[in-house]
Amino acid sequence: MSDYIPSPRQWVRDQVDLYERSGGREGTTLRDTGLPVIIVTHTGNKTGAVRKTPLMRVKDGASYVLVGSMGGAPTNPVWVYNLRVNPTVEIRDHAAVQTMHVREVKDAAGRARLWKLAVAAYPPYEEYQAKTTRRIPLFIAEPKP
Ligand code: F42
Repeated sequence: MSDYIPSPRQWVRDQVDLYERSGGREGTTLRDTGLPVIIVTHTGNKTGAVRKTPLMRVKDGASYVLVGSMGGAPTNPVWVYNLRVNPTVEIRDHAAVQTMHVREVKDAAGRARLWKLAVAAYPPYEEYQAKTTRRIPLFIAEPKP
C-alpha cells in the first residue's frame, strides 16, 4: 500500500481528516451549504501515492457523478489526470465505503444527462462552467462487479 499524501490545501485536508476520523458522521457537508460531500480515494498518476479528494455527492442510481469543476478555475483539477490513468477508486459516502470503477463521460447525450444531475445536486456548477472556457470534465463512478 502506497503512502497517503494529503492535499496541500488546509481546508480540504481538514475535511478529509474529520470525515474519515468520525467514520463518516462529521465533516460530510460543504462548509455552510449543508450539501453532502463524498471522499474519493485515488492514485497519483506520477507519484503512485494515495490521494484523497472531497467532491460533491451527485448520485445516479448506485453510481456517483464526479465533477471536475474546481470552482470554475481555468485548468482542470489534478485529480482528473489521476482518474484518467488509474480508474479504480474508493468512494466514501458517509459510513459506506466502496471500491468503484470510474470512466469519463464525453458523448453529448451522456454528458447532458449527468450535467443535469450535477446541477440539481449543486447549482453553483452552472456558474463555474460559465466562468471558464474549458469543458468541465465529468466522470461516472460505478460499483465494481
Ligand atoms: N472540487 C471539484 O473539482 N469538484 C467538486 O465537486 C468539489 C467539491 C468539494 C467539496 C468539499 C471540499 O472540501 C472540496 C471540494 N472540491 C471540489 C475541491 C477538491 O477537493 C480539490 O481540492 C480540488 O478539485 C483541487 O484538486 P487538485 O487535485 O488539483 O488538488 C490540488 C490542490 C492538489 O492536491 N495538488 C497536489 C499537489 O501536491 O500540488 C497534486 C496532487 C496529485 O494528485 N499529484 C499527482 C501524483 O502523481 O500524486 C501528480 C499530478 C500531475 O502532475 O499530474
